[in-house]
Order: sequence, then structure tokens, then C-alpha cells
Amino acid sequence: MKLISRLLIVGTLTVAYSATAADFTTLDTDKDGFISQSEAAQSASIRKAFELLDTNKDGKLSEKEFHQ
Ligand SMILES: [Ca+2]
Ligand SMILES: [Ca+2]
Repeated sequence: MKLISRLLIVGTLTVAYSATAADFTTLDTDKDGFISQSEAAQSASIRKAFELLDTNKDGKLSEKEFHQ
């Protein structure tokens, strides 16, 4: 029973991580390695958090800024 719970937790974490990793690539539609404001507009939550995430204020999100 304990082993099954552990496997479920590991599986859930793996799925959550993959989803985050996929989101950056999905949002970066022109594949320049950054998420611009217009690309961020595809996701309501990212658009709202954009200014907060853009720590160096260059108007785009690097993968590092996106995953902070
Ligand atoms: Ca881009
Ligand atoms: Ca930035």
C-alpha cells in the first residue's frame, strides 16, 4: 500500500513537471527562446503574472524567468 502511494506521488510530480516544461515551448510560438507579451496573451494566468515574472524588465520572459 505504501509503495503504491509513493509511486502515485512520483507519477504526479513527473506529470506536473512535464506540464510546466511543455508550457514554455507551447507558448513560445515563434521559437525564439523567449515569451513575448503577445505570446503570453495566450494564457490568462501568464499574462497576469507577466510583469512579475519579467524580472529584468526587457519585455519578454526567458525560460529561467518563466520557471522561477
Ligand atoms: Ca517567442
Ligand atoms: Ca525578461
